Amino acid sequence: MTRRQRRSGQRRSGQRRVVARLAIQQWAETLGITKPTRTPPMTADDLPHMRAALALARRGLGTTWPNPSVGCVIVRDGRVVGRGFTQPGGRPHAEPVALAMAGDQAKGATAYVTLEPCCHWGRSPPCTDALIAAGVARVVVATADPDDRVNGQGLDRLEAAGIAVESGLLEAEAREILIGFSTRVALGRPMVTLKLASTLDGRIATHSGESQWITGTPARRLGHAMRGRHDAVMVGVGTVLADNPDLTCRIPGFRPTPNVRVIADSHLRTPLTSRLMATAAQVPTWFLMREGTNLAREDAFIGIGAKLLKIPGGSAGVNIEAAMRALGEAGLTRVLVEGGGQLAAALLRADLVDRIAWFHAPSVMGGDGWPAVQAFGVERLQAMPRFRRDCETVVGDDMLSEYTRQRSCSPVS
Ligand code: AOF
Ligand code: ZN
Repeated sequence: MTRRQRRSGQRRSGQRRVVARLAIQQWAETLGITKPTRTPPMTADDLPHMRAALALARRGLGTTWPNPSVGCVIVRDGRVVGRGFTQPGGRPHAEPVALAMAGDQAKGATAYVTLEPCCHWGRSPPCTDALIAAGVARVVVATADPDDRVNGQGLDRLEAAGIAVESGLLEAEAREILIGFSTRVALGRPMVTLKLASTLDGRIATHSGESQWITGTPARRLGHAMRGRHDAVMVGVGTVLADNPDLTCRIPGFRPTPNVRVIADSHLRTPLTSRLMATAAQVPTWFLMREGTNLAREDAFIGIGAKLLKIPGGSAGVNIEAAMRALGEAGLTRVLVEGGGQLAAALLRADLVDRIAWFHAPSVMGGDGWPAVQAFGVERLQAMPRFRRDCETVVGDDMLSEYTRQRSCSPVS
């Protein structure tokens, strides 16, 4: 039995109870039964506060890497006295932000936190100690922290200090917010969302190279919002040469810091005159280049402000597994890949795509257009990566379909 299993076993059998009745209520709500009949009044009051904490956590998505985005709400006598979420760069954590707002009112209050409070001395002091020092009486947590330095010990510490602790409220929602962080902890690489925008027959450019624009303005705006909730936007050098993109989130006020831009460019073919290079001093711009090539252009790239990550070579370009591991080592937890077709194929071949967000425009181009995903050698149907459809959304004239990879063993189960 692993330490983690032992801990979760202790948690189940100990005083701390997973809020099972609330799980039933969530299930009932999913089925459209909006007024569950057997909900104890005290725990029903907890739901809106945890929902508010989850909404706060979502606000930090894309900006807190390498740390997870966490939300915290502090409530005393039914009144919200403190609110906080993890700040850009990952610090301060959510709890000290909320505690600072609550001040003396935290005494005797309940803290709702989307992630188990940390109990280690990292680059900031333990949040457990801050909650204890503030005199918080009760802590309700949505999900445990998969970081080995915490993982159950944060809850133990709070309980040992006499605080009432409950865990498991709205856990599925919290895990969804945590998915980038937990993928990096479990697999050493970021969670990868592949975003594609194509015709109905999956084409992204005509054979003469025309590609702007296939989807409409609302879909492109939604694409910017997706950039806003990811740590980094990644493309292959072919897309840079074809489109000269900015790869930034251009919705005013959507995020406080720019997303990282990652370009898979094994031989540094990105033009020094491109938009990416023009803004590389202000917006983090990272190149995945093949190690051992020793190009004269390296100095120019570094001088402009780009970061070069040297990756072992692959069959074409860089080894994609090593590349994604390098991004994980650099701290990224959520990467949005926007193509082109070769990068999409390399990631799918290596089974590195966790989510797909596919915009389809109501148009047909035919087989001489460029495919959204290049060939990746599938011979048997069994070898295709399969995805579960999560939702479909009408976006202007276009349709967005979102999918999650079906794996026999999930990185975060
Ligand atoms: C919390 N609240 O808002 C976040 C937490 O390097 P440090 O000291 O900043 O610690 C990073 C770890 O803290 C990170 O790996 C994760 O386990 C936890 N993140 N914890 O109590 C927060 N962001
Ligand atoms: Zn903390």
